[in-house]
Amino acid sequence: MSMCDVLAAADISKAVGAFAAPDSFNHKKFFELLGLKSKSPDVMKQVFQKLDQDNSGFIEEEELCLILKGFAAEGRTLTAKETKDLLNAGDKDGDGKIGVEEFVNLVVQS
Ligand SMILES: [Ca+2]
Ligand SMILES: [Ca+2]
Repeated sequence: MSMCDVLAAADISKAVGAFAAPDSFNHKKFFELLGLKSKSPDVMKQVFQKLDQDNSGFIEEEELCLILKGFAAEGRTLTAKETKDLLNAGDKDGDGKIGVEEFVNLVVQS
């Protein structure tokens, strides 16, 4: 599956383009611009599976920093600070990675 199957291509390029500058990433705004917030949990889970590139069932830090690239090839890699902030925002059980329920909560609550 591609992100364009579940999200509008125009929304993806708008959302990825909005955070082109280093250290400008804001996950609340990102999920809103993507149009992901208004989607069903099933769609959020599909997006999660796409971001979980090694299919481990978790988005680890090294996958988290590639979140923009996961949506669009031209997206940049997140900085170490952005990756940490995003991990801290989503990692409720403190295991250092984002599980599917944590991801859905992150999107819904943002
Ligand atoms: Ca993974
Ligand atoms: Ca976790």
